[in-house]
Amino acid sequence: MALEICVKAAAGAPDVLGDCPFCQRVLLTLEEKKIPYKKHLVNLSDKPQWFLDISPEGKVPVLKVDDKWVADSDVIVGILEEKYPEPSLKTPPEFASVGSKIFGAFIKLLKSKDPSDGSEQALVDELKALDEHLKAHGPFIAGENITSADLSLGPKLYHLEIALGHFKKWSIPESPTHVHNYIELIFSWESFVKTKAAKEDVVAGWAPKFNA
Ligand SMILES: N[C@@H](CCC(=O)N[C@@H](CS)C(=O)NCC(=O)O)C(=O)O
Repeated sequence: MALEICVKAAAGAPDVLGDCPFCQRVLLTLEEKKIPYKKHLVNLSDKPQWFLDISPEGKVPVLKVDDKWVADSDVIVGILEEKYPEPSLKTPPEFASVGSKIFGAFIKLLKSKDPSDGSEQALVDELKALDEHLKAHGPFIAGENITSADLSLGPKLYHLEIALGHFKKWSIPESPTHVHNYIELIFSWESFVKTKAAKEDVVAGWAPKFNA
């Protein structure tokens, strides 16, 4: 039987998958594990009562497992790994936090109004650290196979590239070449292409943060 998952709908397009990196992470996990699922697209600007009943915090993704709705992509991915161990997407613990500071650094740079506040350098430093890691262990974070850390980081890099390119005319410097190769690999991965949001929806999703 197919699992049920609530994910973000695109703004103004209730039938189109929206721009939530946490939702994409769970969809990627379901796709990679070949678990059948049924998507419910939720309009987050006008949350229906049925959704608030199953997700009291009003957040997506939420997944129905064993007749219970579960929130938070970390928790959901953990449950999926336990219930559907094959193929394993476990990232070895020593690599699990690789790239985990990039998303926060990206949001700081996006919101920054002061070019000398160090937020650009902080992001470049995180990307360099990822580059060093990929150089030693790549092509994926844990080596030859895609694992959960890639499925978490990939959507975040997708948002980073689109939002900083659009709002700041900023792109990742050329030098972290392994990061560029990684981005190319992940963004063209079959399940990624199938589950990614449209660029214009990613831009629309970040506009309030940029303008705040
Ligand atoms: N820690 C949560 C974060 C989920 C999250 O922040 N989702 C956003 C969409 S990207 C959301 O539902 N926000 C509620 C809203 O916009 O009202 C996870 O990993 O699932």
